Amino acid sequence: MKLMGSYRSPYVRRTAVSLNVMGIAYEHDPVAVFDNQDDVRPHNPLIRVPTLILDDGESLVESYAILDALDEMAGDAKRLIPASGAERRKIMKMAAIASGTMDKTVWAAYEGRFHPKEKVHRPWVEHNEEQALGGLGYLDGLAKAAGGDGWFAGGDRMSQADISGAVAFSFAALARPRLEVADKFPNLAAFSARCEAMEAFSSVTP
Ligand SMILES: N[C@@H](CCC(=O)N[C@@H](CS)C(=O)NCC(=O)O)C(=O)O
Repeated sequence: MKLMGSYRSPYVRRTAVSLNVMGIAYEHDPVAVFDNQDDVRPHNPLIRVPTLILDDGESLVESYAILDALDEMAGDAKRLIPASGAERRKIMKMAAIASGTMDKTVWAAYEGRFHPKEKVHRPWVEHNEEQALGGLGYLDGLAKAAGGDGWFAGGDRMSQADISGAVAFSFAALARPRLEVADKFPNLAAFSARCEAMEAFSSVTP
């Protein structure tokens, strides 16, 4: 299978880390989606990444849907979100807040990236930043409860909540340095540093 998109995208990166954690081999195409739209369009009409191309040519889009398909392929012993029940709902919610935090960080960054300086609407940037900070605060609480060597949902192994939470933090630190997220969220910063030191993360840095 081939994963399209740069690791600078938090959605691509959470997919790559998940593939690594599950031990699924893949090829990486670090296509820059804004500069190479024609490369992505045949596989994804939205021209977005991640796009995952399976060996038979079928393409999968949207990171949550890609991750769901990968969980099914990996099977019960390796899946990162349980298949059903209360534990699934719990981890889905945590991962959804992490991916929503990515959304809000991206939206705040896009406002400055794609508008001429005089057309950047500061209140909209600040609105999105405030929502991203809300998500990071929630994740910081999960990291605090997990302690120095635990996981967001409890249990003895990493779930999608941990992967997406750590990636959301690293992306916010990189994309919005003015928010000083490491100072504001020390528990999440420490949790993210612990994850980033693992091969599954350090082999797919932005
Ligand atoms: N909800 C989507 C978000 C994907 C997304 O926004 N990807 C960005 C890169 S970070 C992208 O492809 N942007 C190109 C565009 O929107 O034009 C997912 O989870 O996969």
